[in-house]
Amino acid sequence: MNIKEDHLSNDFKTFTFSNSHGMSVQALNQGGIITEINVPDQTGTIENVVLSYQDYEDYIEDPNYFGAIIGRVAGRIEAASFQINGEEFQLDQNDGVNSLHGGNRGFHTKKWDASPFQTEDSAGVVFTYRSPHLEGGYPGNITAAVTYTLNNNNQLIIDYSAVSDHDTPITLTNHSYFNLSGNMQRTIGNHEVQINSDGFVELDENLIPTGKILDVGNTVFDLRKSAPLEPLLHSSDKQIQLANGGFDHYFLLNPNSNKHAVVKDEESGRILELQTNQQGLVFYTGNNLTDGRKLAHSQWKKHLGLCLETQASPASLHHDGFPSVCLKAGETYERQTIFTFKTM
Ligand code: FUC
Repeated sequence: MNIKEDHLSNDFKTFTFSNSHGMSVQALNQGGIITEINVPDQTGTIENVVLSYQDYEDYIEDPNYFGAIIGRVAGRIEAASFQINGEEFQLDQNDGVNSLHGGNRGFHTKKWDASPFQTEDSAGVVFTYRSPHLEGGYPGNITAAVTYTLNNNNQLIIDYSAVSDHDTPITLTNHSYFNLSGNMQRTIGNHEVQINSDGFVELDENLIPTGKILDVGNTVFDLRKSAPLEPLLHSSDKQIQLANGGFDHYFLLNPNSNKHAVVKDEESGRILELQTNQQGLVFYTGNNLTDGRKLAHSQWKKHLGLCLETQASPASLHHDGFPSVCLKAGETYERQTIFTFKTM
């Protein structure tokens, strides 16, 4: 295992940790952004499997949220407001009248304190950030920590923790866009995806949950068996169409499973397996990727990457029956997501 710390301009630091199979992960203290995940394909060629910019500056204020820690609440909060214990809180309206990914100055824009670590069979970095009461409109002083750990089983483990001194909504995730082709040679169209989920959250035309959980049965959302993405992304299904041609939906994960999602790219032979103790994930297929910044390796294309945003559901703030985002004062929020990279 190895870890390297580099200081860039603007107080930026990168942490690059690698294992004995040549897999490496690079993260920035700004936004805790994962800028690269380099993994071998079936012939042993090591290439990057997440969307990256050519210049570090482009990760700042990034409308695509490449690789970033998202908080306090990942996803969309209807009308940018909620009530907790009878008290109403107003958030930034940064997505029409709604609030997206923590508002204007969400966790992805913050400079996180970083402590790199290394053991015999793991290396990584702990990012911590203290968010004051009413930052972005959210109640409670929060101390959040996000730990990236790479081990010798080609696993990237993300541990999230947070404590608050006020009952408050929180659900943290990571916004990496995966593309297993290696250095983004192809879109995700020929990736195959499996998600162990029986139900997904119906959206309205503003991508706000309607309050209904739909059965995946007999729909393009049935990913219980691995399916190639291309035909699904072009399906005439109303939910796919309103998300601008693709998935941008919360899937409830079946709890009794050790692999909650699997992504495969036949051509490179790379496989990504996801395991989590979060109750669901947003499967987003890069339908709205905003161009303008220079990508590393590649040119802009719709569907160039896919996100597996493990999280609770912000719909729980307005509807019953959804995985709750509420954290009680003094309790510890703890979640984990493991990304395992393999080859066929
Ligand atoms: C995802 C999506 C959104 C948005 C954003 C950049 O999380 O849910 O629709 O486009 O990323």
